[in-house]
Amino acid sequence: MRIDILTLFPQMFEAPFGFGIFKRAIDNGLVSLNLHNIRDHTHDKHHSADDYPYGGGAGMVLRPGPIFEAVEAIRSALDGPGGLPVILLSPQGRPFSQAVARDLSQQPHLVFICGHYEGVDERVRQHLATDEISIGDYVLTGGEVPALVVIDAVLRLLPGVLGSEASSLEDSHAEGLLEYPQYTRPADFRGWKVPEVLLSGNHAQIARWRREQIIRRTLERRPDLLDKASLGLEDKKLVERLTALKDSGPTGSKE
Ligand code: JFH
Repeated sequence: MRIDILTLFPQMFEAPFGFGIFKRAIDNGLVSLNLHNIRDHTHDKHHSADDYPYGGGAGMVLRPGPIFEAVEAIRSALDGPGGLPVILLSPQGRPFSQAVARDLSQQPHLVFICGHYEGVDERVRQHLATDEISIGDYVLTGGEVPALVVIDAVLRLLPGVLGSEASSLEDSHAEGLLEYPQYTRPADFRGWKVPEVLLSGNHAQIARWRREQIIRRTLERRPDLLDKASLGLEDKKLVERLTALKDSGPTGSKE
């Protein structure tokens, strides 16, 4: 996969891509990363990438010209057909999710536009970006960290990027639900013991315990996820049992 990133701060990507799994993916030729400084596409004496907002207001807005030129320089160097995904990171984008990561991981080439200050000129959104993504409902200082989040989630889905030990494939059954608790040695840490079932060697029982943990934890913390998930008959019975328990607790048992 080829990734191009447009930013005023290319240094923000040097550490994340300079070691570990990302570096190995680049060194092995699975990913090619191209950083572009938006400022390199300015033509005025002061190399200004931003300007005051029309209509007034605080802060600065990234000018459209340098961003259009940076994307056009990438496009014109391609020999293939059009359809290049150009992703703008912003708080107004469509919500990022594992499903979006999976879709993006099917593309051979992705371009990310990282704004800064108060954002980018609206014409970038309307006439240059083909996609706009938000990583969540909070305001960051720019699109660099969101781009890293999206790229991280996408790259780990590419074949060969994770070591042979790890798998990016979620058990299709557990997809979209929270995880079961995990333990490693020691079996007794400061008196806190690993659940007996995990030491039993009874794999069927372990699988049942983990499934129950997944359902319990998701029901407790993220009931919204249960509505969307595909649950088996046993799962549904457990949800009903746990829901009934909660609704008829010690204080809720007046009738
Ligand atoms: C980004 C920033 C918006 C709100 C005008 C009136 C209100 C500051 C570029 C993505 C997610 C981001 C994100 C992505 C790109 C940029 C900072 C944005 C406002 C604007 C102030 C600049 C933030 N998921 N969170 N944050 N900013 N203002």
